[in-house]
Amino acid sequence: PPDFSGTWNMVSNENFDRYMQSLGIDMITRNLAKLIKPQKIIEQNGDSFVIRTLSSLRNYRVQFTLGEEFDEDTKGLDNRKCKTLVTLDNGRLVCVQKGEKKNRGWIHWINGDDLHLELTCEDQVCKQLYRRV
Ligand code: RET
Repeated sequence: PPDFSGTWNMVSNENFDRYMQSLGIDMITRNLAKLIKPQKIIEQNGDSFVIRTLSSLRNYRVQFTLGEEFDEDTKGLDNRKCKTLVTLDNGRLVCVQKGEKKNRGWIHWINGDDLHLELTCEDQVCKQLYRRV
């Protein structure tokens, strides 16, 4: 399985605005968030992960163990509670965020020095690309 550990800088971000809209994030935050290029810091120890999304605007931290559902509080993003489960599927980290929003989740995968992140909420898919620092 791939090792996601490391520091990754954003290089591109497709459809982020509509993804944020589908989460109900206000326009002021969306317009600021569109301008920033966050950094991901991932610590992976076996099945345990800590993923930090760092930016000048806000930071977000999520911690999980593969296969163990947990209560996620998306504080600082859309401030909702989800029942979240992350599993590994063919080298991809697949996350399902059960809650008020339908079809919500994300997928992370690695290709060389590229880290792909696909974020989904309802009918919106945001495609982000990060590169290893
Ligand atoms: C920022 C800036 C403030 C507004 C929003 C943000 C979005 C963060 C997201 C984080 C996703 C994290 C994941 C972690 C696990 O891999 C950039 C903090 C809305 C969407 C998928």
